[in-house]
Amino acid sequence: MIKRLLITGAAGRLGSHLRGSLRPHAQTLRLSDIAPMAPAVAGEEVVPCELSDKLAVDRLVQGCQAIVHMGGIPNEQPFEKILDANIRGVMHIYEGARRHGVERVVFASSNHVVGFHRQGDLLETNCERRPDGHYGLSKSFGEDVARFYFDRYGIQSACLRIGSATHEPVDRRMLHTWLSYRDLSELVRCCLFAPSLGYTVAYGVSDNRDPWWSNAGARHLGFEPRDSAEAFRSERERVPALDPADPARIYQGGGFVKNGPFENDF
Ligand code: 15L
Repeated sequence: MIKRLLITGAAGRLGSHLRGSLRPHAQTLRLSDIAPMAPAVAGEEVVPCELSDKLAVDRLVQGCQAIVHMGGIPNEQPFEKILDANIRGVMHIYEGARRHGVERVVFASSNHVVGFHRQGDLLETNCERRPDGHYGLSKSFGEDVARFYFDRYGIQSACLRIGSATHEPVDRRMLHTWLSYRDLSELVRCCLFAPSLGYTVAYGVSDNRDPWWSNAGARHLGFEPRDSAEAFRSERERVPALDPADPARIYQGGGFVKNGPFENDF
């Protein structure tokens, strides 16, 4: 049982799922987001917070033993937005963790840190990162921040390169990248309670056929996915495949590899 567990991004799709599934594992859940959240029930604290606000994040982190950092922008956006929410945000979370003696952080990284690897290649957890946009770059930065705070301050971290965490796979790519909500919860639980986490990178992916990612380097987590995208294959394969020359079909990041540039940024 964790005394007080902070979940950032608690109003989001994955954060609100974890709000339910991590409930039995913490005496108190501190829930944070900038978007409206459901009111606190017994054993919960709802604390709205802007991740780019260093002082607010510092107060948010105080008193927590562990953090599940799901907060920030979850898709490709103009750089300035990503800079505030994801890049400044992750620094503030780790700096708060250092200042307040937080023992463990689970950081929601993304498959988009390796999005420019080719579909069909099998990546290990220590493969070269090839981010596919501002969003992927920010997650890659977050992984470096996690590594740095472990090396210098001993804060243990898991960086989860989450694939496509949805109720069910909705396209052909997700037959490879799908992560069920049940497997997501189990993966996060494993990261919070693994006897020794150190600095770990793991892919957030269910037990799909023809995987692109291997968690051999993260076996110490004890994560055993139970779901598979296979049950959805026939339905998803009825949708015509993308043109073989389409970058979204060539690279693992799918459509993310061709998002932007954002001409209206200036
Ligand atoms: C992500 O990192 C995004 O947050 C999510 O919206 C999906 O697009 C997912 O990756 C994916 O690659 O399917």
